[in-house]
Amino acid sequence: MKIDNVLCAFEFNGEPVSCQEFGKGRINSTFMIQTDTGKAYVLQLINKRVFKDPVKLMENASRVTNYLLERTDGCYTTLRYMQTKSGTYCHQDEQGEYWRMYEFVPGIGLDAPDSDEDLYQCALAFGWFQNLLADFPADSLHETIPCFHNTIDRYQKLKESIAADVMGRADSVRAEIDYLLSREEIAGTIQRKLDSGELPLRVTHNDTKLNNVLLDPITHQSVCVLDLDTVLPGSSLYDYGDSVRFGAANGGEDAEDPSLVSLNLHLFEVYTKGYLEAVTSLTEKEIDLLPIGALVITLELATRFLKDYLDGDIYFKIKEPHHNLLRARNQIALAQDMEQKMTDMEAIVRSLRRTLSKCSI
Ligand code: GN1
Ligand code: MG
Repeated sequence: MKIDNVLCAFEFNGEPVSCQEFGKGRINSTFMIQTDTGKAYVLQLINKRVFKDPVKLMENASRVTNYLLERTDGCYTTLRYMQTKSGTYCHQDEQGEYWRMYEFVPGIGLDAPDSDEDLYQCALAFGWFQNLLADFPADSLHETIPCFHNTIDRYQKLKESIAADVMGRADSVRAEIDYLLSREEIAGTIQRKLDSGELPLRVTHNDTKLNNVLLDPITHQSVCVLDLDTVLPGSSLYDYGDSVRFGAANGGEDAEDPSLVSLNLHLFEVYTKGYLEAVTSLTEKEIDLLPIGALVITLELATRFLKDYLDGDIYFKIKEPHHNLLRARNQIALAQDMEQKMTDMEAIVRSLRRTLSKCSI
């Protein structure tokens, strides 16, 4: 069996006794490997269409995890990637596919918070990650997906897909296209400020969904930050915003009825409080722009899902034919609700900032 050959390439403890598909990633394929020692590992087939250079991806991920392991204060578990027998962090099989493996970390990943505390724990974990990497040289990381959160470029690519209209779907989604194009200016806000130097370039995770933080199954304390595939130079506002987009919404990316999707202002406050408590290095400008960060990344995801629908669903895994369109509609509904609530979001950030600055005096 192919997976047996792949496993043979890696150094790890014990003999594999079972291999099962695992996880809910939209990009890579993931397997859980149990061994006869009781130790378990996660084996992943890296999606080459998305990650054109898996070797560079693993160079970024292993440099970051090794850096975290050297500095960790014991608060969090850091992913430990297994090396291949030739001393690399990924294995290329006979079909040219790339695989990587890491030690399984027990815990639960939630698609929606069970309680406020879950989201707060997620904020603390991503805040810890941001703080510990504050002095890591961001520009030394490979740009494994060029322009990943460059929303100006994302809009350009959406327009190209609308013009090409390879599936003949553009006319049926005119309302969604019109809304997104009408928000092009605001969607470029963060990128323009990064380009001008008004916002600092940081090492960012770039996929800060709640389910990318493992929680202890009993205490629900955050244990480990997962999925370092998109650790890249970027803006803290995208990391903060993506957590809000995913974790502080009523109705998730796959919600069945977009009219029920909205921003939960209470959860917005919970996440923002945890993030501001945990991240000590944000500039005043970054704090001012937190609510815009949430809106911009939501618009970005809407453009990406809609583009993939127009392109014929070639990027995100789908479970039914209109899945990407539904995801785009859900993100649009969330973005529209954030626009309505922008003044409230800004007031929450101002009030938290005042409270936290008093605490630190
Ligand atoms: C993808 O596969 P997963 O769930 O880790 C995507 C993210 C999106 C996310 C939306 C490399 O992440 O950017 O925010 O889906 N990852 C990549 O759920 O494109
Ligand atoms: Mg990911």
